[in-house]
Amino acid sequence: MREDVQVLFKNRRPGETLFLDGYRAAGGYQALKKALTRMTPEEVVEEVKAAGLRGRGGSGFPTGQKWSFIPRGKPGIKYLVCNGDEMEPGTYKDRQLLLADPHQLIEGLLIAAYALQTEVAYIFLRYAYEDCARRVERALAEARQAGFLGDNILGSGFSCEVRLHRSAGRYILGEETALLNGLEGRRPNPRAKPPFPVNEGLFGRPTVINNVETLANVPHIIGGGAAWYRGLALTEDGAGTKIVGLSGHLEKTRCVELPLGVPLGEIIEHHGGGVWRGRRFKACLPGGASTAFLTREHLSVPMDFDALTAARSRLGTACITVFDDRTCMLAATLNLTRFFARESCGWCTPCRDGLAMVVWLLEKIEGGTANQDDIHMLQDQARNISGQTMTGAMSGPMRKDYVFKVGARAFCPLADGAMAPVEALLRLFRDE
Ligand code: L3W
Repeated sequence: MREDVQVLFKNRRPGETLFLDGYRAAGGYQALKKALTRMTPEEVVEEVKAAGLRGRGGSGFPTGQKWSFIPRGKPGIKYLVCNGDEMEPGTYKDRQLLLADPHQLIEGLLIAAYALQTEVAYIFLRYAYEDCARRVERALAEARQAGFLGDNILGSGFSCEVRLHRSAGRYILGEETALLNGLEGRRPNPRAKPPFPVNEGLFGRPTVINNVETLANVPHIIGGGAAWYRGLALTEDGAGTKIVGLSGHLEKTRCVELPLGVPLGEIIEHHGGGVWRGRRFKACLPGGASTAFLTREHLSVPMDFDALTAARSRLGTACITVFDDRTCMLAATLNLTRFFARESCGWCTPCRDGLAMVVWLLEKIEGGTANQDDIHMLQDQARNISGQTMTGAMSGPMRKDYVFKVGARAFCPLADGAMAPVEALLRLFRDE
């Protein structure tokens, strides 16, 4: 059992939220003080780079590298946005972080704002997270009152305002450019990339967008140092811990913090208590509904970015959904695809019409009226929507392999993500 390494969850107590007094007593805001008084903004960026922190929202992009893309020394406003629009089915990790320890996110956000020299930051929160919104509002008020937020923070000359914005309640808003449109009060269609938000983001200004868990790691990196942080992971290339969510057909469904790199099977067995009702493991989604299914042969794969990509899936949000041996994988995939089809913003044809077509084909197979042509059509739709997966090398110290799509027709990752379980269904469960 590896539950001894508690970093992000170190202040987590069942049913409780830690507010300012408790957070400070546990060493909170010391990292912000260190960054503001003993480090330059560039040194903070370099420390996060050296720590090897990768985005925890789904794509795993190196955080320090993203921060270093922000144009420096140019006049004009820049923004920092925290993506708290956690709507990926099966994913509830950011909610746990916010319920337990809202100041941890605020401290991370302020250190990031200092590193980027942004004076306005937004927390974009999922509509349904009313309970988190109340805690974040209270924590922001406490931080402002104590001089950690607002003008001239801790007498450093650096000022930053943080605003909470609640989403209108659609999955597409988790896509970073749709989120920016939503924040600007526009219809949340995704935007074309490039330009990337770091160059042209909110109101056309340079904007960094990071997930809640990503930012919550930052105070610990600044406090403990890059070398300590890297050493937390079990894999050689990994860094830090990961909040892992467990749901589905397990004895224990819960959220735990583990070093990056614990084998999938160990997490399911020890932390999830094994498959429920004495049944056998059939499959799982390792990191949310937009990741490909894994089967028994993958139980020894470490829960880390590169290992799961090599297994033709993704770490994603690391919130695992387990399916027992009585599950019909076709029905499970249909359920997921209906969600994605409903949540399509309708902007591009492959997503708007393609996902509806995939649902129709899966329903036909489920209803027993399909023939071989329908299977071929399903395969064809999946390829058309998501393109062909290629693995290539990307320069830079952190990311050796990069999975990219060739010929993808959909405008944003929603439809592409929706096809991950469908492609895995066709590859792994064709007999069903
Ligand atoms: C500058 C370049 N910036 C990439 C930035 C980019 C983004 C990040 C990752 O979503 C999965 C998807 C969904 N210059 C850059 C650059 N960036 N190249 O790096 O980019 P990318 O393209 O790898 O990923 P993506 O398209 O943003 C990939 C899932 O993430 N997703 C995430 C939702 C997250 C939340 C949340 O955090 N609460 O909801 C949304 O679509 O599964 O497969 O920042 O700008 N050359």
